[in-house]
Amino acid sequence: MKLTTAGESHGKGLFAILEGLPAGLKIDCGEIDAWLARRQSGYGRGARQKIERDRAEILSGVRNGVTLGSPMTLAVWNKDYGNWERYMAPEGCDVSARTLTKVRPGHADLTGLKKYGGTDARNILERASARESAVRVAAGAVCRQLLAAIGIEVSGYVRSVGGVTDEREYAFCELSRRLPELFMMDEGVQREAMAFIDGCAAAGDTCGGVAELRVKGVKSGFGSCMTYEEKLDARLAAALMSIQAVKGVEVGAGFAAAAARGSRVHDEIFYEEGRGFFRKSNRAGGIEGGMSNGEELVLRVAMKPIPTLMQGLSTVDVCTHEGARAAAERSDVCAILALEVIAESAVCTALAAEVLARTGADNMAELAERYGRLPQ
Ligand code: EPS
Repeated sequence: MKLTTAGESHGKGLFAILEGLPAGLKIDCGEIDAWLARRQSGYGRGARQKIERDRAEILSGVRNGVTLGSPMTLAVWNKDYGNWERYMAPEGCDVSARTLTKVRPGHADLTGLKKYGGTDARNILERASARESAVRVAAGAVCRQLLAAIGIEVSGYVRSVGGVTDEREYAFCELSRRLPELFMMDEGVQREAMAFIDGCAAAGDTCGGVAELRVKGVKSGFGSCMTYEEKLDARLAAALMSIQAVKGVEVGAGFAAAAARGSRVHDEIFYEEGRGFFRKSNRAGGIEGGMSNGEELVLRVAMKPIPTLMQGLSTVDVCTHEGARAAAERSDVCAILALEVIAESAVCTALAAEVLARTGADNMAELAERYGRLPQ
């Protein structure tokens, strides 16, 4: 299965084509829209989310609520296009207005201009913008429905905002009570995180954070220890690193494992009649030798602060070469809740691709039967 996305932040809309979905998957459109709404929510989001009411329109691949096995096209139309048509239309628009030449440090603006040419970073930022993630979330919601049909569940929560961190560990079943404002688990920590965001907003600044993702129900043997590009951790890390503003990914104990002794890191193996092999810990994050080992998958994603700052960092105008403050019309102060939703979606899409590649299923009955036969 392959996902391709297209679309610009202030263009007509954002589009996704999911190729290789099996036939017979029941699609719940309300669920897709619910994930889109979650992506738009969260404390610290900017003014753009007050304009948009993201909804997915299915343009192909589904008949009467069921996939056909043909490429599925999803569209998320940009309401803001109404305000931008005269600067963004594919033909006959005014490209001399709404130019961006005071390139933003941390954004794709300057490097994109060097690579693609020109002096108007609008041509770069329109695609580099995290607005693209809306349609990835729509596609991820479809993949989540496929995974749910074979008992795989993806969840997560926000562990830190700026330097405010929740150090507790949570069981998968507890994650359903994550708090709506920031998807944090602890009210006290979340209150502190919200105050941190308020401080950033007052200073015209931004902040990032860390989300933890968990996956239940993945059987052993996904990925490979034989060919390195097929390693499951490499595939999941690539899916997560492809999200705008992500600067780091950890699997299981991650970077902390490097500071501990092996005897405190590796998950010892036990066996009981009827239960089979089991572990009492999961510091490997469910992946050993590049393969799922049947335990829960545990991944952490670090998001840098969004690079559009209302205070504007020092930069250079690419036309005049004079010093300037970087461009800013509006900004998200913190989009960590959105990142959590996008990261879950990326994991859903990457895992659906793995499941379909391993089972080779063309329809959902085949998928259920073949997945069911795999070892735990
Ligand atoms: C986003 C829409 C964008 C930004 C944000 C994500 O809207 P606009 O550029 O019109 O304000 O709010 O994009 C960025 C963080 C970025 O760096 O470009 C969205 O829908 O998620």
